[in-house]
Amino acid sequence: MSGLPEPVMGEKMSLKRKPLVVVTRRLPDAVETRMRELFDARLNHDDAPLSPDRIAAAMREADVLVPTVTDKIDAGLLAQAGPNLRLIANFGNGVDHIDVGGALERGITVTNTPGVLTEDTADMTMALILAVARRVPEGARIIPDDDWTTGWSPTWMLGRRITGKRLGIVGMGRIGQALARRAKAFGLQIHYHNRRRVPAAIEAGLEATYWESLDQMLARVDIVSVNCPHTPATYHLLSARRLKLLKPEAIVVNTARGEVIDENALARLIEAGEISAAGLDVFEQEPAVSPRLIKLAKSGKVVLLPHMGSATFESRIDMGEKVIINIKTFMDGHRPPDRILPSML
Ligand code: 8YV
Repeated sequence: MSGLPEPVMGEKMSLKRKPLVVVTRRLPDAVETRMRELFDARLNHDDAPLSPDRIAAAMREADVLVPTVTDKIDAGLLAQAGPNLRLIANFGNGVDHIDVGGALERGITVTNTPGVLTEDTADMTMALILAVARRVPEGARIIPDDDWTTGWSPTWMLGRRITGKRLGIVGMGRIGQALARRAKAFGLQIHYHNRRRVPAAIEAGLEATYWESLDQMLARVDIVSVNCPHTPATYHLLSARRLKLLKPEAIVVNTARGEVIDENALARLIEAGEISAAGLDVFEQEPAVSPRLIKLAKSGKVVLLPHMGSATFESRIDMGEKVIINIKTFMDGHRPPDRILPSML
């Protein structure tokens, strides 16, 4: 997006009081304790998601808002922001739930928490690939459900070997590369599509094949993993047309954002046997999940996780620490390290 003002920086917030920081969801104890020490922190003790009215009220009053992926900060809410609101310090990497362009136009800086959730999200992506290919959730239900009556059999619960298969990574940023490192160790061949080709040394280290054409890559891989952000350009990037290019044995995995895949088309193609299976940690209408996907999960064709990619104690504490650093730096009149710039939108 162009024509948007760069965030205003270097102008010390001359507050004679501690900044009023409204945090929309409960954060790890260590993070909340530090926030209470540094800021006039308004915390959400019962962790219930705030209604748009309550977010609007917070934005009228606060110097800083700390939202999460569950808060939609749209143009309507930004129009109600009070004059003190100068920073939206998002607790999370993705900022697609925030009208960042609208915020920047109003002189509100937006920051996120990149880097600290990379390894955990890549682990979860690998876990989903294995879970789907080797039918882990289905198998894990058998003994607790008392269904292991006949014992071991040579032809029972067979899954798919991943070693030697081709993994197509859509979005070769930090998380895509962290996934590629893991997948290479599992013997997968790395293929990727990205807006820009990654530096030759990284490509060589991963023995990765770059596909300028997403369509051509999709037709050739066995597993597809979505690891790109959701932006207007990536909305339904895996459209019905593109999903149809996949081999019938293909597995689709998504730990990025639900909106990047046309979820209905994916469900339809799995139902029709035109795609083998999927592992999804994110959905188009979270927390609502399509009944068709739930039905497919019950029949073992898809594995559904409730947006757990970065859900480790370590990630969430590090994310909180990043939020604090961004607020502190901004309030001290410096550029916060994780500003979202117009060129990133
Ligand atoms: C977070 C995520 O849990 O950081 C992100 O973009 O998707 C998640 O891993 C969530 O965003 C917290 O707001």
